[in-house]
Amino acid sequence: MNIIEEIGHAKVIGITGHIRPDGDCVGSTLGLYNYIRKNLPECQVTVYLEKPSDEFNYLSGINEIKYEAEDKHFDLFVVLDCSSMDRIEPFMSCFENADRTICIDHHIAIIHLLMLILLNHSQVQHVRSSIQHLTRIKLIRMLQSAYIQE
Ligand SMILES: [Mn+2]
Repeated sequence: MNIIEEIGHAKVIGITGHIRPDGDCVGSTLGLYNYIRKNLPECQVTVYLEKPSDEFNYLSGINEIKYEAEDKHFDLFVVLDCSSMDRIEPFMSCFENADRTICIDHHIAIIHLLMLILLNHSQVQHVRSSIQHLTRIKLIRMLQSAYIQE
């Protein structure tokens, strides 16, 4: 998967991060937002987050963040700094209204969203339940190997 190509093919893009957004969440979502605004001016891009703390007011684009989900279709919806569905809950409807989704994250639960990449909406529900099963197996294996090493 080429993320730059995916972004380049989309005309309407949404971006979100986790609830109670902190520095890496606000910084990464606005970083991608500003990148798209600069390089793809014809693209309609929006950041959706809960209201960030005033300490981030110096960041470019901070005043354009939307605090509530919009009922519209997205060609692409990007989740940054988050890989748990319950932590993007305020904007879950946006995620579900997207043809394609991308998740870029550094948390251990990344498999939950990472495996939804390149799936269309009709596939998401099916895969979501499969992922939970796969994740459980993977975690059990990790725990087993940690136990054996000790
Ligand atoms: Mn964070």
